[in-house]
Amino acid sequence: MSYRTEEVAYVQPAQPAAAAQAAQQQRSTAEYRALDAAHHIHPFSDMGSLNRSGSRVIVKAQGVYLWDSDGNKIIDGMAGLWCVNVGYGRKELADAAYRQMQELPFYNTFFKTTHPPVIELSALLAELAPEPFNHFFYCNSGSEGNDTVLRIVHQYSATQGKHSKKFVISRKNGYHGSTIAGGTLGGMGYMHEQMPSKVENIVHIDQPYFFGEAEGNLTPEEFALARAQQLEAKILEIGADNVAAFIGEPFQGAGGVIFPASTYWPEIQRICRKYDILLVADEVIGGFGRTGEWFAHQHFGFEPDLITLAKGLTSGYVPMGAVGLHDRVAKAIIENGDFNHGLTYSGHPVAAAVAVANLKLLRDDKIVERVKTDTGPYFQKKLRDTFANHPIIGEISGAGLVAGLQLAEDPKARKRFANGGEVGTICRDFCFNGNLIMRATGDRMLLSPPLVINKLEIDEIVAKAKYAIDATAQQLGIS
Ligand code: PXG
Repeated sequence: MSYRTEEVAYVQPAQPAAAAQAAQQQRSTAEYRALDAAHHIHPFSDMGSLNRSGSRVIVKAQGVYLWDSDGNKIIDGMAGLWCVNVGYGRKELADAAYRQMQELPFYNTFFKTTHPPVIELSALLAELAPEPFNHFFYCNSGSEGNDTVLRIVHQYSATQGKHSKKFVISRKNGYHGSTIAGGTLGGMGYMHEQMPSKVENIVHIDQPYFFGEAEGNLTPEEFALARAQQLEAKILEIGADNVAAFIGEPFQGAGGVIFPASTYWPEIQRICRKYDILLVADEVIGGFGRTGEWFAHQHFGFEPDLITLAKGLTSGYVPMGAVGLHDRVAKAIIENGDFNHGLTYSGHPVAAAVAVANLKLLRDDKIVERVKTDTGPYFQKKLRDTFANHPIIGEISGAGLVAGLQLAEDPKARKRFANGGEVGTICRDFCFNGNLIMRATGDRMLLSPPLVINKLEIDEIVAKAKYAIDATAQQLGIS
């Protein structure tokens, strides 16, 4: 997740500014950059070097395209930050927010009160989520969702009289957010280093990253099974009576779009059931259609006890997160007195109204179905046809409209570049200058476009990605 900015060679764009956009623009690019540098601290950034190179100022968006303050039209291969599932400029969502702000801009859900948008949203989520998920708790982000997960997990253990169940197991190179709990649950070393006071009783096992970490002649299935079995070893080491939950992203998003082989999740589920440990699927990226299923755990065929939701819940139009509780967990929480957790904006009416409009679009326009049967398979095939024998692509992972391309020095021998992150940055910069947003995680290039993307736009993304990856190979002297 490191956005090292010093290497970004930002090339002054050649395209003329779009007239419509210039009319809305209050200031010149130079003025925006100067004010941004003077007053704004960006997330996960080296501000000294970013201020020297200058940020790109994004001023508007429509469909799968962004425009910057110089009039460049950029294709968004990342749906913002993995969140703009219905694409930009959907009036239905703007109208829902406008209407709700006039009707009831805020009311809380603490004072034995509720309101129509949060009621409609909860009922709709219960309809769209798999059968055992009928109860939802709301917050403002994925990070807060995972904080909430910890609170529910511990409350659940208490209701079962299992007060010693304090530990939660997660994975190295997992990402679960940037609050203290989210950052501790995640397995990003560079985040842990900046957190002297982490949350207690959280431990990590290894990730199922076949290309980077499998040794010997293990097949992907054997490797994934071995990695899942680390969970059992860790539970036995800590003692099953001390372990409350395991949390993982069905596929790792920020960690590099790492898709475990089919053996992984069934084994994780078996182990969790065997030792009476709650299984949490962090669906913040995978939820709401990304893989072609409504939820990524459905793609991998397992049944979690809790699901963390955010991003695609509102397609990023307004902030909102949620936790879905399996009936057996919900029952325990509902029947056992106070649950001492909540946020001013839990179930915020405007966010809930936007979420309802967003989910209805995903459902009624059959956007998720299209990802599953049409655009998803097209995107995956196009990537594989284009990069299967590329001299620096070692693996193509993904399903639906999410993909990871592994850059490698020797793809057949599964040999990674010694300076992997630098190679990813080179490639990312070629994309950036070619007006494609493609994210680099170390030496993996990631794509996760809006789910409304059409085939022509997919062709454009893949062509631009090919240009950037070819240019990277050329710069490295590989052809
Ligand atoms: N869980 C997962 C799986 C995530 O991907 C969070 C929780 C936290 O959500 P909030 O809403 O608190 O950010 C995330 C967030 C990136 C990137 O560049 C990824 C995320 C956030 C910011 C940047 O890949 N994922």
